[in-house]
Amino acid sequence: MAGHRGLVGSAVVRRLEEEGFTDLLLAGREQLDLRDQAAVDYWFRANRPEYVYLVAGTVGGILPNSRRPADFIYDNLMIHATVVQAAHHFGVKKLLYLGSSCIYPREAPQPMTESNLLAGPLEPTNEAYAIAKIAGIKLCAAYKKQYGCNFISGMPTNLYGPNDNFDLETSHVLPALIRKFHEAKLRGEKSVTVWGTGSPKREFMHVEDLADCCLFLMRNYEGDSHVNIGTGEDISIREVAELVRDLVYPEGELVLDSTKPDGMPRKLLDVSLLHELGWQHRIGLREGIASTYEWLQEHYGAVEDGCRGSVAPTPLRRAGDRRRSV
Ligand code: GFB
Repeated sequence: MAGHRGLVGSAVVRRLEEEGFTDLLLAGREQLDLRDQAAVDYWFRANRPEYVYLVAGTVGGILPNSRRPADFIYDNLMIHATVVQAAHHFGVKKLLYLGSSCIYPREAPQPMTESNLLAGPLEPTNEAYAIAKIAGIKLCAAYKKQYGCNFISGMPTNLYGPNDNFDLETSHVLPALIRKFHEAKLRGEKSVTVWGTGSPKREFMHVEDLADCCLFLMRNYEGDSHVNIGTGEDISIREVAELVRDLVYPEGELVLDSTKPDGMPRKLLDVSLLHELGWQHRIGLREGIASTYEWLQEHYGAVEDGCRGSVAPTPLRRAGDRRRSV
């Protein structure tokens, strides 16, 4: 498991543990720099993982993506390359790599099918990240073609849930809105700022559904194409802000800040392939936001102190811990 402290990795660990897997190999950032091929090789030689969930990376919302493109492209390119190479070199049985729905062209027809990849220019606010994520897909495909490696790729839509980044500058829209409405309620403030025009549309998936899907693909998919992972439904930013307001602080008022970027106008995934394979999401948006808000209330002290990715719902062991492999 590469990336076990983040939103996705911690959810996959919880899901694996629910399924009874106990020999999980978790590598923390402070012990293993995934951008360093020699260090990654050393770790693979010492630990010999059989199945790899490659869900690590430098991630963030629209602002850090547009302000720190060098970090987003370098870190992610390197992490994908070192882990995929080591997985090949040390004979990993299967690897699941996760990309992002931002790999598709800005003007892609909606909903976006797997075949829309590389069919046009990317959305500028996350081009660097998207290029790295596309490189990850192509890495897995190349190792599969040249060496016969069983490496597959999933492309999740915008995710949210427990253990997310709730920092107001660097987070994605849903954790930011949940925290903003919560803090407005605590402080007795009426207005809550929503970035952009409110008109872009996004598709949101709860991270527990994503984790379930990761195990499903690891067990059931060996195809050549990457697989879109989404709900097949989207909603405007204004509507999602109203939904959060209704659940968290019905007295709150939305104020749009049009100095902030909108990003991609729409990015709805076509999930026909995933449905044909036999998997569908279960958690509705209202229910998912309500449970994420409960999580935030329980962990608000840590979130306020700026902890991120370490406020796991279940305690995670440190690097080098061995639990039964998948
Ligand atoms: O979630 P988000 O940051 O990323 O923003 P993207 C989605 C939309 O919500 C944008 C608006 O139109 C934002 O302007 N928005 C409104 C807000 N209020 C807020 C707020 O308080 N915080 C944030 N963050 N947004 C990311 C990419 O794009 O999506 C990544 O940058 C990645 O590469 C990720 O692909 C899934 O959906 O625009």
